[in-house]
Amino acid sequence: MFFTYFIGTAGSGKSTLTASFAEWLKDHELDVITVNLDPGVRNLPYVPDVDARDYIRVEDVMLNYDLGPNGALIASVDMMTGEIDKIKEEIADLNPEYVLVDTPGQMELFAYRSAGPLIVSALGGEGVASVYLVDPILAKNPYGYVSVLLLGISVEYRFQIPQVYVLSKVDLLEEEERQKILSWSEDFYKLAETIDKKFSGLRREMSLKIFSILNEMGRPGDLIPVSASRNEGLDDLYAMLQRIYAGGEDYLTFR
Ligand SMILES: Nc1nc2c(ncn2[C@@H]2O[C@H](COP(=O)(O)OP(=O)(O)OP(=O)(O)O)[C@@H](O)[C@H]2O)c(=O)[nH]1
Ligand SMILES: [Mg+2]
Repeated sequence: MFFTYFIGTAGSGKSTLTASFAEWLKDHELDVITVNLDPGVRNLPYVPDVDARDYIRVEDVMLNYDLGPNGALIASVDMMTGEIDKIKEEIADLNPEYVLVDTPGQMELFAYRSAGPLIVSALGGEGVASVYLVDPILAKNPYGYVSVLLLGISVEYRFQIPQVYVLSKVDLLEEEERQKILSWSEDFYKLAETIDKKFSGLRREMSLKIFSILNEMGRPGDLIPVSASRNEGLDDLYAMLQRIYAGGEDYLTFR
């Protein structure tokens, strides 16, 4: 089984991409299931095959532990680790080739508490990768672009699994904006050029230093432009994931 985790800032498009990519894989006659790990979500754009809400519901946690909605959500995500064996069993019973995992809306609950890495490690898999969604609204200016990449790298560092960076919801961008962001990802010197022109003082210096470290690390690699609502870029996403699954850990050193 190959596991793909969709991770990104709130509203970056994780659930919609999980839904569209699952449909795309099914259309290509591939065996796929979806797993919802967001115990607080009300509506999803797909019907999950395995659902954390069957084990933990934020409403129950609020009542049972006398917590407000935020505290209950944090506790619910933490409590998922106690249910992971059952979730794993459900997935194993279905035994698909691909498992798409939609993660909680607030990225920090999954990525920066112990639950996320524990769950990823407990579920295991023949191949594991994360898809980090870059919100186009944040990425439009170089300052936002660098910030959102840094966040992505921090997620990559935290999980220590191969990570694909996608530019989400590209249909919302003007062609010129889209090309500009993609050119920054393809050629970091273009980004340096923009930073050089637009910024001065400490911000310019800091941006250039960060940029130079990212460039040295070869991150993020080419951003894959994706539109879940228009089914655009899903073939490229699949090809990239296949490369990771075929190359395993080596992928990290080869890109
Ligand atoms: N135009 C456009 N809108 C999109 C696309 N993908 C998602 N959206 C919209 O963006 C909003 C957030 O999408 P979700 O898929 O719920 O994002 P999420 O990251 O799962 O959100 P949370 O789990 O709440 O953090 C919704 O209104 C979606 O309809 C896309 O490719 N294009
Ligand atoms: Mg979601």
